Amino acid sequence: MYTQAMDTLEPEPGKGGQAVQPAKQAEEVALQQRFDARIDAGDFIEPKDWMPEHYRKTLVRQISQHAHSEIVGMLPEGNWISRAPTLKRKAILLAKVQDEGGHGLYLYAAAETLGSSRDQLLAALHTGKAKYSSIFNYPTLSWADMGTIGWLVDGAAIMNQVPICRCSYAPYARAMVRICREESFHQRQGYEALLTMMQQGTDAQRAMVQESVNRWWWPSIQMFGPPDDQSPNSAQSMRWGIKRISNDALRQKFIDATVAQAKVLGVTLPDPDLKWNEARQQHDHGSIDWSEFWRVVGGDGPCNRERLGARVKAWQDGAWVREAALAHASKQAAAEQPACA
Ligand code: BYC
Repeated sequence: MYTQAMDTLEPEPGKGGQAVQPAKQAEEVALQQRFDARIDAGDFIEPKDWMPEHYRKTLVRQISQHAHSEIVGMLPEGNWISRAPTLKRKAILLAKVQDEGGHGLYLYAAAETLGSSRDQLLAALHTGKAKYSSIFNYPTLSWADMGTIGWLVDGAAIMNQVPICRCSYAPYARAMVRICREESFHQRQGYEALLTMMQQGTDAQRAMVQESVNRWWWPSIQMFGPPDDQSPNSAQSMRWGIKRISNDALRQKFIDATVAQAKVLGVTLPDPDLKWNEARQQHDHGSIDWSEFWRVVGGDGPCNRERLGARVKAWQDGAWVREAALAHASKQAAAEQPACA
């Protein structure tokens, strides 16, 4: 295994040991140069290709956090499956939550190709070392939240995730192609659910939609991460082609796309400073409360403890399934051993 360390080999006595270290370093430099050239050429990196240790760690961090977001993201919506208003809405919600579990699996599998086991990744989630998206630390208080999550949260997720389909790490890019197809369905079902309530619903239903949009708007635009000038990972991740578009640029694209959709829906977005800027050909928006964002990311949001508690409980309750699967696998392996004479 190659590392980024400056000295990795002990000199070998009597075998021209002095020359080994410079030779090793020269090899490392050549590997690094070849890697950089491949990134510059837009090549994809596969699991067995040489990669700098920092590139590997950055990917494990981002992909595992993304996977955790998917499985934690099942919780706020799962909360409403038994309270869906019609069989059709219940079937749609069930399918959506199941898709999110599947996205988590693709992403854990992509992270595992970088040498971290699923158990390690989940332990980091359960002990609070790994992050997951801030958005899932907010409560789902009304049925309208199911529509708003689809429209705004999945809408923001797609805006952020489509560029990751071109991420330089091929297993992540491949997983994202499949995930984005499903996410776009998620976004549309949410918008359609809200449109139905706004156009065919009662005044109370329309008020429920507006109240829901008021609560989710600011957390949704925080999902894109801190402003570019306060984003410690962005420059390197952009250089490596892990991120293709910056946090602020994606946030702006999302806001510009959403304003028009809000008009069609007939809701207002809760930002009095949101207005079209003719010179920039983009919307200006009010200032984002980054202290709230960091508080939520740091573990002190409205539902952080509940969400993490639910994941830890699911892990503990599933222990017998993992043990049974391992016992079955070892029985199978023993049965396949040739019998001794
Ligand atoms: N929440 O340097 P930065 C979904 C952290 S959608 C929590 O800009 P980076 C779904 C960041 O990790 C959501 N933490 O970081 C939708 C970093 O901390 P560490 C999942 C956040 O990585 C519907 C620090 O802040 N999507 O799955 O360059 C239903 C500084 O940030 C957040 C993804 O994960 C946040 N919102 O950029 C179900 C997409 N934002 O790690 C599920 C993939 C930032 O250094 N991820 N932080 O301790 C990404 O695109 C990037 O990781 C981010 C952050 C844009 C999120």
